[in-house]
Order: sequence, then C-alpha cells, then structure tokens
Amino acid sequence: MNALVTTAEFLSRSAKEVEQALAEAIPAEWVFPVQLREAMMYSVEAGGKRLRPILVLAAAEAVKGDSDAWHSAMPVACAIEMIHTYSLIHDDLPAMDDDDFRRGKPTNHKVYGEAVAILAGDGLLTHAFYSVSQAAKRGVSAETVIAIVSDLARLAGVPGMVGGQAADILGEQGRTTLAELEYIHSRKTSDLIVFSVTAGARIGGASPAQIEALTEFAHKLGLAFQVQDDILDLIGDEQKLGKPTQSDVQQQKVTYPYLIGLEESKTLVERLTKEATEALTRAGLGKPEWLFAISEYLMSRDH
Ligand code: GRG
Repeated sequence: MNALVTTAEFLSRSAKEVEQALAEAIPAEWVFPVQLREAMMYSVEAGGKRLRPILVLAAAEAVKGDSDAWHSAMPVACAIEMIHTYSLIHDDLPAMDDDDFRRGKPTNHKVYGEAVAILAGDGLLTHAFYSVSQAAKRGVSAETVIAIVSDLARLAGVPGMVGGQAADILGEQGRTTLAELEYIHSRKTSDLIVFSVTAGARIGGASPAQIEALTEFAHKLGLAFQVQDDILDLIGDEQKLGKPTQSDVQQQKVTYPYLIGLEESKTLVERLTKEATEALTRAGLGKPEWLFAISEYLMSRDH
C-alpha cells in the first residue's frame, strides 16, 4: 500500500480487505446446518480491529518488499482471525467469563445458545487450519505451509493461548504475581501476535535470523498491547487508580494497573513498545514501515 496513506487509512482499508476475504473463506455452499454457519459468521462479522490478520499481511509485505505478498498471505490472515474469534466466543461462555456483550453486541451464546456457540467456536478453530492449507494454492511452498501449521498448533494451543487461558482460569483469586501475570499475557495474547508476524514473515521469505528478531518484536508488541488493554479497561470502567473495579473483583481479574498502578503500567507500555521497535529494526527488513506504524498506533490507541 502507498506510503502517503495514513496509518488510520491503512488499517481501515486493510480491515475491509480482510473482511471481504473472510466472507469468502467460509463458503455458504458448504453443507453446514444453516444455523451453525450463521453463528460462525455472526461473530466473524461482528467487527473488531482485525489487528492479527493485518499483522500477517504487513509482515509478509515488510519481508518481501512489495504488497504482492498480500495475495499469498490472505488465507493465513483469515485463519488467525478465525482462531481469535473462536477464542472470544468460548471466552464469553458462562463456564468462562460469562459475558453478555462483546463489541457492543450480544455474545454468541446469548443469540444462538451455548451448544451452538461452542460448535461455532469449534468450527472456526478447525476451519482455520483448512484456510492455512489454501495458501499452498497461492504460491506458498508446502514446506512453509507445514511450518505455519506447526506454529499455529503450538501458539494457539496448549503451550500457547489455550494454556494461558487455563493458567488464568485456574490461578488463585487475588494471588497472581507479576511474573504469573506476564506468563498468562504472553500465552493468551502475545502468542497469537507472534504467530501473525512470523507467519507473514515466513510467507515473505524471512531468514531464521529475521524470524528470531521478529519473534521478539511480536512478543513485546503483544505484551504492550495487553497492558494497554488493561489500562483502557480500567479507565473505561471506573477511573480507579490502581484498584480493582467491582467487575474485576467479581470476575477475579488481576491486571497490570491492579498490580503496579496506572502510571507504571503506562511507562511499561512505552518501554515494551520501544524494545519491540528495536527488535524490528534489528530484523533489517526491506519495507518495515507499516509494522512500525502499527506499533506506534497500538501504543497510543484509545479503544
Ligand atoms: C477460550 C482458549 C480460549 C482462549 C481465550 C482471547 C482470550 C483467550 C480471552 C479473551 C480475554 C482477553 C482479554 C484476552 C486477551 C487478548 C485480547 C486483548 C483480546 C481482544 O483482542 P482485540 O482487542 O479484539 O484485538 P477485537 O475485538 O478488536 O478483535
């Protein structure tokens, strides 16, 4: 995409392209019970920033040096948004966070019932791997597709997001330490960001040294994103400096502002973002501008 485009325009145009591809990635003619596909699409089409798929596309472009890489990377971009969406549907269930609203709309199980919501999540998780396989039809080598499948199973799975969610749920109320919180956030949030950036980079043809530097970039970016999310939640909730809100207490949530206070959390976001961009510089990519712009945008976002 043209460098004269602002970051906001880039993000909004990219999100539209991802949404168009997502609508085609789960074909209506597939013989699903209609209600199951409807439930899957309800959450896929419910909005959201599309941050993870945009990172896949931007990383592929950054490494390859031109935006032709988008076409090859799109099935993987769709896959990570399916995984993210499934995780939100399951996280909202009564057995987990028990939320009635997500992105301003009733949660999946409120509309379709718990059984269909669970299956919609299962459907999206499974279909994500099908979507990755479709990259092979767009010039991505079988070797790269296998590396991406392996990364996705690991980073979205037990050593990654699923394990992080389990550690969060099974942790003792009010007794989470800073180290434990960092572990949970690394698994629950950073690991999907690491997947997004490294999968895009693999498609763009990154070297092992570049993958290593980009893993550090994405890990720190993901943590900064999560701490910023905690800050925005706190400010949005009650403006209570460094204290848990009533809903945090009810949901047994321990956050960065709760553990280290609001000001220190803001400093942490700045430090992590700086370290992330240093790692990005070290990767020595041909066209990293959008990755830098996304990092800057995430640090200063207000939603
Ligand atoms: C159920 C296996 C399983 C995992 C759930 C995603 C998740 C793990 C829990 C949701 C709660 C939470 C705060 C997760 C951290 C990741 C995060 C900040 C999610 C929200 O991501 P955004 O801001 O959401 O990218 P949008 O709506 O923009 O897509």
